[in-house]
Amino acid sequence: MDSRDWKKFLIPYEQAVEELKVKFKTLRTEMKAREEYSPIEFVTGRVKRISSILEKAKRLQVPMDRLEQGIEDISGIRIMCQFIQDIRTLSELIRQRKDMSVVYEKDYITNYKESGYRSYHIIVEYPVQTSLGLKTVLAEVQIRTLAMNFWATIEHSLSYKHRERLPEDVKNRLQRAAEAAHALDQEMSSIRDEIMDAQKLFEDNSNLVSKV
Ligand code: 0O2
Repeated sequence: MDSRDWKKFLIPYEQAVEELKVKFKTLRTEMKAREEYSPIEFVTGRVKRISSILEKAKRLQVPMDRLEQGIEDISGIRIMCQFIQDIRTLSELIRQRKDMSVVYEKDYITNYKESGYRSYHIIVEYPVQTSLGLKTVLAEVQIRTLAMNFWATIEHSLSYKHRERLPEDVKNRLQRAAEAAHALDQEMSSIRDEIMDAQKLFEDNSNLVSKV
C-alpha cells in the first residue's frame, strides 16, 4: 500500500475513534448530570500508527489483505476509571449498547500480563457511515483504573525507549511497581464509599456556591 492507499484505508478507523470518543465522553457528562456517579474519569483514543500496524501484522502473521480482521486495535479507545469496580459497571454498559457489539473480551486484570500490565480489553464491532455506505470496523476499548494507566503509560514509554529489551532489574522493578499500583487500587476500592460520600458533599457544596 502506498501512502494514498493507507490514508483511504484508515478513514473509517479515524471516524470510529472520533465518534467513540464523543460517545463515551457524552456518557460521562450524562451520568454526572443525572447526579449519578460516573464510572468514566476520562477518555482518550488513537488510530494505530502504520509502522505499528505493520509490526503487529508481521508478529501475528496477518497477511496484508486480512488487516481489517486480523488487527483488532487499529481503532483504540482508552477509558480511565477511578475505581476497579467501575470497570465492571462500564463493561456492562458497553455490552448493553445498541450502537456497537462486543466480539470478545480480554481480562488482563485477573490474568495480568507477565510485564505486570493490567487492563480490561473489549473488542467491539462498530459501524461507521461513510460516503460509500456503512462500514463496520473493529475497535479495541481498553478500560483501566488511573493507577493501571499511570503504570502502563510509564512502562510503555520505557519499553519503547529500550525497544522492548528492558534490563532484567528494570523489568523486576516494573513488576513490583505494578503490584504496588494494584495494591493502591485495592486500598482505594476498600475506602471507595467514604471517598464517594466526600465527593458528593463537595459537588453539593459547589452547586450551592454557584447558585449564590
Ligand atoms: P500502540 O497504542 O499501538 O502503540 P499484543 O501481543 O500485546 O500486541 P494482545 O496481548 O492481544 O496483543 O493485546 P491487545 O489486546 O492487542 O492489546 C495490545 C495493547 O494493549 C498494546 O497496544 C498496549 O496498548 C496494551 N498493552 C498490552 N500489553 C502491554 C504491556 O505489557 N505494557 C503496556 N504498557 N501496554 C500493554 P500497543 O500495540 O503496544 O500500543
